[in-house]
Amino acid sequence: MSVLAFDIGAGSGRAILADVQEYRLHMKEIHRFDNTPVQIGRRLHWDVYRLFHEIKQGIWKAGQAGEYVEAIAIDTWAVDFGLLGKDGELLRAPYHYRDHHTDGVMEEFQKSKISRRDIFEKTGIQFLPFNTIYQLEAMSRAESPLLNEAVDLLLMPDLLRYFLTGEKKTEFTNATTTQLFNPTSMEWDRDLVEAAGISTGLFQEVVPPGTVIGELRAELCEELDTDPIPVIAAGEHDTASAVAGIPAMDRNFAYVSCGTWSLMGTEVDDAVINEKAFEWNFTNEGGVNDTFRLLKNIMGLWILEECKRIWEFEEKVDYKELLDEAEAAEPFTFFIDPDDLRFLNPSHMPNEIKTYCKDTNQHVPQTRGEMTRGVLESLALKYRYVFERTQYLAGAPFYGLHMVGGGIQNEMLCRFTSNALGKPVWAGPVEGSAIGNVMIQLMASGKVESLADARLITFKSTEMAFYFPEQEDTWHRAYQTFCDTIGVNNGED
Ligand code: LFR
Repeated sequence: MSVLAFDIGAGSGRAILADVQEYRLHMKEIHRFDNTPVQIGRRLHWDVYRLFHEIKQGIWKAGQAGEYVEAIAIDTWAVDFGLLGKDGELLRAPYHYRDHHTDGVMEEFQKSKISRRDIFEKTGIQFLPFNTIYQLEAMSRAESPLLNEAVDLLLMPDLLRYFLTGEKKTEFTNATTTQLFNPTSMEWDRDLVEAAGISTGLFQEVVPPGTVIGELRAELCEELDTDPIPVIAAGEHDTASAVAGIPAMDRNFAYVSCGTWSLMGTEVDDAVINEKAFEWNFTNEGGVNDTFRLLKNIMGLWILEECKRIWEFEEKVDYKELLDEAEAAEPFTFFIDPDDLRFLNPSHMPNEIKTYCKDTNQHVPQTRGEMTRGVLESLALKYRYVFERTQYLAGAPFYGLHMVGGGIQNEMLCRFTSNALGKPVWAGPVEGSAIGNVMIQLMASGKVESLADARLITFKSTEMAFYFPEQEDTWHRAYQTFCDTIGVNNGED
């Protein structure tokens, strides 16, 4: 008996069959697929139809593997959504959160409708220009005809789960990322929803992770030649699942989940909504088993992925080559703030980096190796900035940092992180979100007793890599220059 976890990120997705026996997690990847967004005219869309096709492929392959699948759950990135018409059909493929239709909208919304502070007090959520609330505001401003026709709004994993079961529900961890949900009243916030020009009627009942939502629809069972399988809401926000999948043995721990994004923070029992969290733009996203994820988005490996994509117009290059070139390059020749919004979705990332360097009177990197090295150094230094503030907000020091997710295969990033922090780094597992997804399913069936147990099992089943700080003085000096260059305070403000 296994559970089937679909973990879909902004670049690719995977289907994993898993089970736990005697405190050991057994996982088998049975399907992997690309998730390539589609530009049509000026708008960037998710190919949700294709994603659903891939999910069906995964279920079919699980059947072919001769496994009895006891449950299925999906996790994906956050904030994006689909709208259904009154016939229950999806009205249009969802927009990608990096689409430019939200440019400038967040600032205008805060100026003309509800202040930044009020929004934060209601939701505890960080200000990102693509939060669902600003996507809806952008559509309202553009007088999108979809808003007149829509009767239901489903977030990305809700939508895929709806295609599987026909049931409409929104899962809690992902609901919080919309910046429309109030974690204190545990309700959609009427003021915020109405300010964005839509009706609360579009939103679904919010259910906790681990809820059994329904079963595969009859037509699907027939199509895929399978029995009706229960579909569970995982921590449907991939980062919520990733945090559940961290092999921390201590209640107080710091993590960074490294994929396209780097999500750094800690787990807390109650949302931290105070002056400093507001000033530093931290977020309190819903976690599994009554926790919150106090964290901050850092632009992450996206910057490098985009550089690589552009370089590959000229010649194919793999990560190993890039990292070898970076290793040979001179250290600390320039610094960037990875979270400068110009890096969110520029048309040409290497040129954007060069422009940033010119604008800040720095040396302008010329080679791939130099650029790769500088980006990774700046990421690690930004980790230090966020780590120190997480520590301040959590009110206790962390002994080291857990790194999980695909990005930890980049050993240079892990090494630089330990150096920048002056703390040990424990890297693993790579499949953080998928493991969390599996654990939530197994907790729902009672096979795994608690989140602490889930983490113990993950710990026992993961081969971790350890990194210890080196060249601390050099990195410390680099941190001072980094802070000066990007214009932030290097202390705890
Ligand atoms: C990571 C992630 C982040 C979210 C971003 C956009 O995959 O889910 O947590 O801020 O994608 O949805």
